[in-house]
Amino acid sequence: MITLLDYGAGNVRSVTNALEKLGQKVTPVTCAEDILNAEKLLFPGVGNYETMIQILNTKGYIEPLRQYLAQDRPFLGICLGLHALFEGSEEDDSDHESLGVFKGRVKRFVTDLSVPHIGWSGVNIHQDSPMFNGIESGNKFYFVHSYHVVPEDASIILTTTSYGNDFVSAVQKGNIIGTQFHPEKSGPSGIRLLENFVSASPLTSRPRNISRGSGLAKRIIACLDVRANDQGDLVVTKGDQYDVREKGDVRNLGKPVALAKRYYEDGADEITFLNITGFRDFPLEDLPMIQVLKETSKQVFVPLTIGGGIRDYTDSSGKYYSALDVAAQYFRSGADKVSIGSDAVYIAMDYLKTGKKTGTSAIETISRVYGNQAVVISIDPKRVYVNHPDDAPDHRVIETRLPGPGGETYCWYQCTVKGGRETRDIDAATLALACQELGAGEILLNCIDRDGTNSGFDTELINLVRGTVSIPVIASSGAGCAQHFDQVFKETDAEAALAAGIFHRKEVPIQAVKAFLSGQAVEIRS
Ligand code: 1PR
Repeated sequence: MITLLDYGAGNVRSVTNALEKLGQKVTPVTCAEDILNAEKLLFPGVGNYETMIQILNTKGYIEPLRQYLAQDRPFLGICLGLHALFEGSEEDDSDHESLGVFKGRVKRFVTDLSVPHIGWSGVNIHQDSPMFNGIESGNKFYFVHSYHVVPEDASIILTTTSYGNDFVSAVQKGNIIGTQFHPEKSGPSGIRLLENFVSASPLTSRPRNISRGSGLAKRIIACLDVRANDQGDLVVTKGDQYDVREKGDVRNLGKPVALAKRYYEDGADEITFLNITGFRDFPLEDLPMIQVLKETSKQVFVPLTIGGGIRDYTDSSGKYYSALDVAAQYFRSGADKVSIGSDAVYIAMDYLKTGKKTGTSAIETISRVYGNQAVVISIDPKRVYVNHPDDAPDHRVIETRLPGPGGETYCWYQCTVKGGRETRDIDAATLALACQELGAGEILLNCIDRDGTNSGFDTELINLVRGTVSIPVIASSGAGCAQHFDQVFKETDAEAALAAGIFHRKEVPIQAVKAFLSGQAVEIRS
């Protein structure tokens, strides 16, 4: 039996689902005694360290946890659950009391690479540990974090991982283990690691010659645009330049849960659901979407992002819901990240107009509680051609290799809202930077001109935005063949590439994309 420490803001559903898949009974901690009575304690945490440690202090969990750990009883801390074992974190301005089981602190990445570190990276194994039974050293695990632990005692290092420099990605001392990566989101390798934690006893490790894993993989993401069709059924649909109707009907390309499962089994590194009518419907009334997420997270053990309708809302009875309430409901249902589209444009425009952060916007409130890595900004830009940069002095204009209809050799990328239905006077690069300043952790960069065209990604747009921000960028829209993924990774520094149509129409399976990339020396998770 596994006891799960749910402090309220971490995504415990995924861990619970993974453990239940392994046939385990999972009991949540409801009071301090539950910690002391646990047989095996698992502490998953995603998000913000300060929020987490504050809650542990308020609930009176610090002392019982210290007692449990002092007896060397089985413990697995994931991400923030690992951070909590140390003496404090740079992410905590108020320096709350931490567990301090291990000497050392949690520090922010100092690197030229994008921060957060999001994606699949290899681990270098430093100890022979039952935790890695049946796991080969080249296997990759899923990471999502801006901070990492720096232990004073090198003998507790279980694995290191390279991201710019090597950092400690797991520790073990006796039966106490912490991983920076998320086994519950790391596909078959992660499930195996959780199985090892559940079944091995004791978990004791010993030093070994370091076996080296590999670096960060480029992620391949399958995107499912979801909406109700005219009969009221929730379907996966797909547009051509955002027009999802064909002969008047909403295109129906399948059922969301079944398709997500198919893509997981075919090797997708992440699944994104976009509730494309979310701008006019209210997600918390749209319960099928919550149900889709719950069902998917029982069967799919890679990260899930959900977008559409993440904003403040007052329902017909006058009840007010903040964007944070909406996001919290999604996280509780199994989402790892939320993606904000239209609202991000309104928030960024207000911020740029006043020069002030209100602290109350969806981007700020959600990233404060769940961490920057949980907030993705979905940008839906369109090209606007001009003859000269002076024709659009307030926007980031580029010279383009693909001239406009009137032979114009310059363009800028105008942001849209409401699924491309309305434009706003802000360009994609400016929007991305403003959202990063407000706390966003990743950019999902669509391109309406390319969406559904199978003509390849707009690498000019991707280079413009990727060159402006220091958070990861997901290239999206236009993939028509495996070569297009190779092109986007060779010609830009995008960390991930997303596609919809070619996967839905079974034109190119995800495994075929990955096999092609591997042959072109692009690092992928196999
Ligand atoms: O504005 O916060 O409610 O979010 C709405 C979300 O729904 C946004 O992320 C927006 O991008 C998305 N959306 C709205 N309308 C549409 C539509 O298609 N009519 N879909 C839409 C956006 C774009 C991509 C697509 C890629 C790859 N879909 O997600 O999957 O372009 O397609 P391809 O590989 O087939 O070319 P809010």
